[in-house]
Amino acid sequence: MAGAGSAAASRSWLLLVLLLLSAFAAPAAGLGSAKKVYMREKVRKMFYHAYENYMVHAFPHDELKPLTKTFTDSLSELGNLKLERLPQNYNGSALTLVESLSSLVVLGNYTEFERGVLWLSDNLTFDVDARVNLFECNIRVLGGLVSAHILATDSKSRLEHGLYKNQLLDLARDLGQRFLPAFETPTGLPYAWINLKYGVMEDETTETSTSGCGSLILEMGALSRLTGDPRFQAAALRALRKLWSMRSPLNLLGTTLDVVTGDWIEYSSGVGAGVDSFYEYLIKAYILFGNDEFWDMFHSSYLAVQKYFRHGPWYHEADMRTGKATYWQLTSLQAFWPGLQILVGDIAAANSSHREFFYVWDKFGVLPERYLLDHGMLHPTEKYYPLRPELAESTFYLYQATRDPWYMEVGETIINSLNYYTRVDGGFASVRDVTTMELEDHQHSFFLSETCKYLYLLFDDSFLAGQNYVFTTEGHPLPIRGSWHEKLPEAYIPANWTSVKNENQAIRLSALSQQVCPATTTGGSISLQIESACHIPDLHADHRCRTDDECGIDSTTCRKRVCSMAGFCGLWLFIP
Ligand code: DMJ
Repeated sequence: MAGAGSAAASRSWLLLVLLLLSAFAAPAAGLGSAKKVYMREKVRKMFYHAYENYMVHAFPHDELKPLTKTFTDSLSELGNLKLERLPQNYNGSALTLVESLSSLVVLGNYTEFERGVLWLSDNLTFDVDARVNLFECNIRVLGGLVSAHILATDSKSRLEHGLYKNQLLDLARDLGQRFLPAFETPTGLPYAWINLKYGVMEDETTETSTSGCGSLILEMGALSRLTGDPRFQAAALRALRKLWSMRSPLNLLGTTLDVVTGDWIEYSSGVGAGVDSFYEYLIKAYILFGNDEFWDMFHSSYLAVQKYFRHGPWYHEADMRTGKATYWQLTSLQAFWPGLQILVGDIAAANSSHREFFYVWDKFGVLPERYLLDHGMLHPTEKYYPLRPELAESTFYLYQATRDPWYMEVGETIINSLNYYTRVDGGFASVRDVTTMELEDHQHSFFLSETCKYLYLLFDDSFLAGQNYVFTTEGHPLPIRGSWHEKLPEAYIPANWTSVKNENQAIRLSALSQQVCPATTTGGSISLQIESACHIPDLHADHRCRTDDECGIDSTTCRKRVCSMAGFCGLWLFIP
């Protein structure tokens, strides 16, 4: 699909993505609304239990230690497995608060959002002698600030006039500038570590990961668009292009590399640790910025993953040079992959892979970090579950795409496990060993930015009404704006919305439905309705089915709906 046919294919693919995202605000069938409200409130309580304990026992330090009700200034420890070169005088950056801001808006708590924004505006500084991991600091802090800035200026959650004067954007710009020295390498690939005050340290390691170089474009691209300073996007894009140029003839990448020589260190890779968000950012960058270059990279690498890593519903690792399988293991981080497949429209593959991850969750009560598929056993030293979000994230995407209530049941199981095994008096604790459920004294900030957010959105997606978002790999929403697109997709151009006469109506309708389906208008000018000419309702009003024949034609896409494994009519979309 790359090359000449690429733009057209990309466009029709984009329409599918828009469909999926615009379907977000559609009403759900199935699970009773009382039950949905009950589950939503259960997640809300989880979020506040984690948040309030952080605010009482840890704020303004980075993360909460829920068992001892103390704190850890962990920003400098993230990704630092050997805990090297730790700072002496670093007292935290209120990391968990930064990570919680967008979730507060998703939960509709604008008062607490405002309080957090104003505190950070007055107190946060990055002029600290702390060596941090560029990737972690980018997805958690820069992403948290950029997203919160957009939400603070958004019409729905806008802060009171006069209170907010772009302070979070100023902080984000300052942080972005502190990142830039990391990119000053012969290859343009960034160092994995940067000292926020002093830049790249002497004798700094030149080893980094594929994710570390290839998962910066959303946050840094958004920062460039918001500030008008092109340097952030340019640095991230140069690194991404260099990384892509290092692919093998099979279109595969390795997991670790040297930023000075541009040589691969670890040739084996999969869709989990060290590579995961590289794939994620290619497709999301395409959705957010509309540049065919991202799509072409994504499409080639997605096909290579399906060809060399996929084994039925599982994804093993392979050597980038030969495509031969190396490690057969399921890792907790891989569980984001079905969610990514939803964005592609590859719902059948997403569904089957998601079921396997859920099977393992159900078997242990949570998802272990590493499960050896070839031995059918846990990895001897990676038996932990640090409250990771990936399975909840994929469940959310699958529910949005299929409206199959089974995914809500999955969400319920996840919520019950989290409350049963990990909730303690002082917050939510990580699991050290899934065989004993022994706990560890750490509440990771992504529990608030991602795990709780995706579980909440599963039962209440009102945040998504009227606006399409891309969620960063850390769960921070960035709105999809036509003005951010290098080339405006046709679906965004109002002049192309031939059936829509009324501007308010146009805003509420998906641009996609105007492009794909033959539509008719009915009613007077006040109650103007757009009806899809192709719509055939499902046989049963509750959308239950036994065979495909009992399913109708989807009103938005004009595609035949099919009967899901759980017995509900839904859409199965594929790359055209
Ligand atoms: C998060 O920090 C991000 O999702 C990242 O991409 C990898 N996974 C962790 C949470 O598991």
